[in-house]
Parts: sequence; C-alpha cells; structure tokens
Amino acid sequence: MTRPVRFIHAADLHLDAPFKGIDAADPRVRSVLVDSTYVAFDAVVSAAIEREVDFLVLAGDVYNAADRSVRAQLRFADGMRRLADAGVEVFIAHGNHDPANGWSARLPLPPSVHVFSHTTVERLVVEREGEPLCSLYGRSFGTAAETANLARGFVRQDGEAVSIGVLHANVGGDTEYEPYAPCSLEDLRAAGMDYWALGHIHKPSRLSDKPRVNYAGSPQGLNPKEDGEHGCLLVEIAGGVVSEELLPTAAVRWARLTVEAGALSDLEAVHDALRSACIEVAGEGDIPVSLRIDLVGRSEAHADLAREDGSGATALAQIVSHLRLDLMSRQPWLWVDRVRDLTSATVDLEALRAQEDFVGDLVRLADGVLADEVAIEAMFAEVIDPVRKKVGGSAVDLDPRTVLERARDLCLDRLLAEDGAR
Ligand SMILES: [Mn+2]
Repeated sequence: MTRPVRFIHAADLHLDAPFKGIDAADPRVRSVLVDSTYVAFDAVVSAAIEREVDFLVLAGDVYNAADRSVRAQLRFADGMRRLADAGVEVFIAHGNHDPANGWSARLPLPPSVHVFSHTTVERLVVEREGEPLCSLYGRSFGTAAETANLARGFVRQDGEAVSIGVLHANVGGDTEYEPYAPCSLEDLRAAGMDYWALGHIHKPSRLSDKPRVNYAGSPQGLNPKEDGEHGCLLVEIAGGVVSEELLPTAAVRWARLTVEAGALSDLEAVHDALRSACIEVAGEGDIPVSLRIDLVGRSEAHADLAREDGSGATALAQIVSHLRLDLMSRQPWLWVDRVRDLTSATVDLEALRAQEDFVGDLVRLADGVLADEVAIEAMFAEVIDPVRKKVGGSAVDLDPRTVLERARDLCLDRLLAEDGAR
C-alpha cells in the first residue's frame, strides 16, 4: 500500500485585514483584532510544523489587498522560512485579493515555496525518497476580477496515486461572495481529483464527499458575519480514503445571538438576561469573543429601554456600557460589540385589529401589506434598498418582514402614547 499523504489546507488568510467599520471602542479589542490575521497565520504555520505534514496548501487570498502591504509580506516571508527550516513545502494558488498583477515587494521566498502559474493549470509532483507521493494541480488568478471558469482546465493524468486540485473559486454561484472563477461542482468532479483544496468562501464547508471538495474557510473570521469556528484543515489521504480535521487558529471569535425579551419586565431583568447570554457564549471557547445580540419580542421593558439620560444615552446603551466593563475583565475577555433593540411594546394586536378607529385601520393596513410577499419585495426594491445602499450599517441590516413589522409597531407606539397622554 502506498504511503498516506498528510497536508494542511488553508485559505483566505487576508493578512493585514484592517477591520474597518468595526467599532471596537476598547483598545484591547482593537489591538487583538488588528493582529488577529497574523496570529491565525502563525497558528497555521505552527500546526504544519507540529503535525509534521508533507506540505501546506494555500488556496488564495494570502493578502487582503492586491497591493500587498509590506508588513504583511514580511510576516508571510517569516512564516515561509519557518516552514522551510522544518522541511515543509508550500503550494500557493493566488486569488482575487492577491492576484499575480498586484503589487509585490518581491521579497525572496525559500525554494520550497511554489506559486502556481496564472496562465495555465500547473502540475507539481511531491516526492518522498525519490518516489512520487502525489500530484498537485493549481492555477492562480492573473487579475482580481477573474471571470473565466478555471476549473475546466484541471485534468488528472493517468496512473497517479493521489491527485489534489488547488483553486480559488466560487463554486455553485454563492451570491454572498464575488462571482470570481465561477464553476460548478460538476466541473470539479470531471477533473478526476481525489481532493479539491478551495479558497474564497470564508466559512469552512464541505461541498462533496467523493471526490472530497472542501473550503477551508478563513483561519480568522474577518467580520461579525464570519462567526463560528475558524481554522485550517488537517487532511489525510490513505488508501483512497480522505479524512480531515478542522484545527482552530483564530485569535478572536465572532458570535451572534438573539435574546427573547418577552418575559423580561424591567431593565434589571434585561441586564441579567443579556449577561447570562454573554457568559454562555464565552464558555463555548477559550479565545476572546466579540458578540452581537439582537434583543427581540414584545416586552414590558420596551419603553424603558429607549429612555434617555441627560446626555442622550438610552437605558439599553447604559446597560451595554456596564456589561462591557464587567465582561472585558474576564479571561479571555468578551466584547459586547452591539445590542440591537428590536423589542416592541406589549400591545394586544388582536384587540387593536378589531378596533373601529385609526389604530385599527393601521393594524389592518399592515396586515394587508405583510400578507403580500410580492408587494413586500417590490417595495424593498424601490424604496428600502436604495436607502440601504446609501446608509449601510446595522440599522438596515434586517429582513423585509422585520422592517415592516417594526414600522407598524413604531407607529402603534406613537399613536398609543398619544392616546395615553390625552
Ligand atoms: Mn477571501
């Protein structure tokens, strides 16, 4: 039986990602964030050395920008030298964030680092004791906006024990990501590889068992949406059987959750519920966490949450400040990045709907709108999406139905408050 092949598959390092637009007011959070892509990269390098793998595969987006920062290139070259000293070869297929035509300081890399051609699919053979161990096929992006189907250029040669494809690509038209190097799972199957080491999608995912097709995901989540576990894949191919394990590498974990405020009748109850939700999330791992919470539901605390102090800070904002002080002193710390107040007043919609007045009209009007999916989509395309594009940010990062329900509840809040004041 041939010797097993063991390697690490990583992708989307995005070295020197700036974490722009992430409002981490605390300097401890900022400093961990700006260093996090490097810490994760170093963890990938260390894993390759400690696990004594045959080689490391990097499936694109080593750098965050086509014009690679010098700092990132220096740190990358350091890592490549550590791997060379340990006898670990590296195979790189560049992607849309680090295409061949991007600026490079051309720092010399050890001869054990191989960058796949950007003009053709290149085949490189890894040897052990003079015998071929496996073949790697790969192709780099020439320019950032690579629109060609690069996967179709991959063809396994006859008589190979193990064949591995390395590519940065959008498989199956994932609309959350740029449509670069688009291809289908069928294209990948047709190439005859045993394993596809893909990059581009930042969430670790397996697209197919046989052949095994994996996105390694980014070793460090780059924004609040890239939550959950991030790492690199330790892959073993032995006797035609592929197995892999996700080795965690992230320096900080993003998390999102929803807290139901329906049963919370006052601000203290809200504080306590938020705090225990935070403690639970912190207990799920052993690295710092940046957490976003949506507070939802019809709650008796709704009006109090929006109550402002003399400086204009809402009660919820003050609760968040208090939680931050409390939770940043934990080891490892937890940063409450945001708590979004999506609560509404405790009104009896059924009763209001039956009323023969303006309030009743409003509820029934909203019912009509909410019942018509097509109209909702049209309204969004015409009115809300243009605003969303201009404004951006979390305030408009909601699904259409929630936006409309909140609009209805806001109107009801105002109308019912006026009624109460009369
Ligand atoms: Mn990427």
